[in-house]
Amino acid sequence: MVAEAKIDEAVVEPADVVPVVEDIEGNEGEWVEYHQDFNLNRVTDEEKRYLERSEEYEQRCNDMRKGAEIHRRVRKNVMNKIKPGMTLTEIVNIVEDGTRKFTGTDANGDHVDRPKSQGVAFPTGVSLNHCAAHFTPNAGDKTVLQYEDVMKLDFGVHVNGYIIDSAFTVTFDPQYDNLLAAVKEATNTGIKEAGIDVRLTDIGEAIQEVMESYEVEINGKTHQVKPCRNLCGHNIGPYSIHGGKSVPIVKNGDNTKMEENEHFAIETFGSTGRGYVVQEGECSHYAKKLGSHPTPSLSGAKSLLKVIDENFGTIPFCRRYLDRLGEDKHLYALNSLVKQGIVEDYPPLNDIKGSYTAQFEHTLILHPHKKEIVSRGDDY
Ligand SMILES: [Co+2]
Repeated sequence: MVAEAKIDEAVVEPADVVPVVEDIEGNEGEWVEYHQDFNLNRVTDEEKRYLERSEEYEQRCNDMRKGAEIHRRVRKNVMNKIKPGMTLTEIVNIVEDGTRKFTGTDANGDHVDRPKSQGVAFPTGVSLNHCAAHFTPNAGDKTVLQYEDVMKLDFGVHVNGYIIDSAFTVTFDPQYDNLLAAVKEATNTGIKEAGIDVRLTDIGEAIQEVMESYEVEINGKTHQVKPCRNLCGHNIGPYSIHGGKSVPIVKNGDNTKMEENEHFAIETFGSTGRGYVVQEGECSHYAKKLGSHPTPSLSGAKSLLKVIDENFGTIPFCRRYLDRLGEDKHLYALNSLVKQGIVEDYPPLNDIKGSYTAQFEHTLILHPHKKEIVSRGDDY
């Protein structure tokens, strides 16, 4: 999910996958030196701090590595299967069923013994073309993926509330290649610039410069690739996809700094449109807000909130996840929870019609001595 500013050829079927969750061990991600620091003498201090890390910190890192390993396996599987002609519902089902298999969640979407302990971390985004983010099909959606589409596949896995948020863009038509190259390099630039004490605006500036250096020709018209300036990466807290800091993809003057041991999703969006998104269209994504809230005024809303608390807590969900829990007549109660400020809605985020947007995203940890790009794979 996004913050608003405000292979080998064998297809791994989810069914072939080791069903016992505890068997999946996440490898470490890609380790990267902080290039901002040229003083080699100080390295030992930070390394020592990392080596003396607490058990709790180690557990958190291992949970994230496991989530990332599941993410890599699920995306490898879905990448092998996606073809024009599939419905978006078929695609999200492959992702979500795969994640549930790996995380040991049962048919009702939750871990049998340890509710909410691990699983799908937020609705699977399958946003097309000018829609940059926060689209997943609701029940009855018949949208079919076309050869000409540019699809952002944004999905998440969490283990004990530690979320891996990672996304890539799927296209079939080679005329979009430069758009994807621009965004991939922009995201990798954000990852390269991230570091302890680095100001967020400086990361945004570096991303913007790289993104805008690309042009793409689509249907005979040349566009400079623009960052979607009101979309941002974000830090991530336990069971909380948006931890309060936003990583801009343009220079925005935010002098807030990244801090040691923080956990960030670095994501960038490039567009052939105006580079600015608005909330538009039918909503599918929701999340219960953190902190205290009023008592629901409707009895239907009260019972729906109980279902949300039991199954998701503050982890984002979509309307399909309520349907599969047997709550298929939820809309009135859900709207009421949104109106009362208990649940937040996240409608689709669109650039102008006819434009194309692309996204790449990774999750990283800022260890004291090095950063670890936890969700890195050999695919992106
Ligand atoms: Co994100």
